[in-house]
Amino acid sequence: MKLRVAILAAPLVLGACSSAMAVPAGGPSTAAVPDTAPALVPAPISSGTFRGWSEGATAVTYDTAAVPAGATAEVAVTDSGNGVRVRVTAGGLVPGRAYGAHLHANPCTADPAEAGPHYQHRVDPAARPGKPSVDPAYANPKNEIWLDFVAGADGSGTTTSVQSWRLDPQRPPWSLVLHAQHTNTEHGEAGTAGARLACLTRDPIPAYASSPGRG
Ligand SMILES: [Cu+2]
Repeated sequence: MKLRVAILAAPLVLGACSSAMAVPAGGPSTAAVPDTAPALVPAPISSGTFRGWSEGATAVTYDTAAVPAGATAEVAVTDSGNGVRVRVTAGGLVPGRAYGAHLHANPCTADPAEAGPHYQHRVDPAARPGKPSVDPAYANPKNEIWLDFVAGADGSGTTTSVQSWRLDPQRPPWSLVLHAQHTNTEHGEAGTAGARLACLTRDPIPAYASSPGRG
């Protein structure tokens, strides 16, 4: 914000001081505010084997009855041609159990809540830290990446979400969270899916960097 204010103020200062000072072509604003955000190159977010929390862990189970230690998940992000496609493949879960699942804003920590709210394409202006979006106009499977599934008889599950938009490279989702229930859609509860059972942190930012030839 401070940077933007400074940039906006600069031409005003120049104009006020001297009519002889021409603003160079392509002035300061174009240099400071690139309009060519790097294209989001599809890349696997991550894969991991769930364990109880330890420092640096990227696949954490908070409830070993529902997501046993040794269960696995992989998140693959690819381009559908018109938007993003996210596929989850999981294994070692409780056979026949229903799981809610979404991409969340923050990495996993020892505290399930710290994975933050759901990634949203259009961010709900009413959402606040600790008070996530529950408005179905925003908390819905077309504006968030919902990946609910039921584990098969062998404890495996797979699910895909296809969207007509791409992930924002400035604030890409950081984690997959598995929940205790399928996701609610009613007003005031939309997007909620019960307790957070497990969390998988995606690979670091470089996986999202521009990478010609891999698209
Ligand atoms: Cu979630």
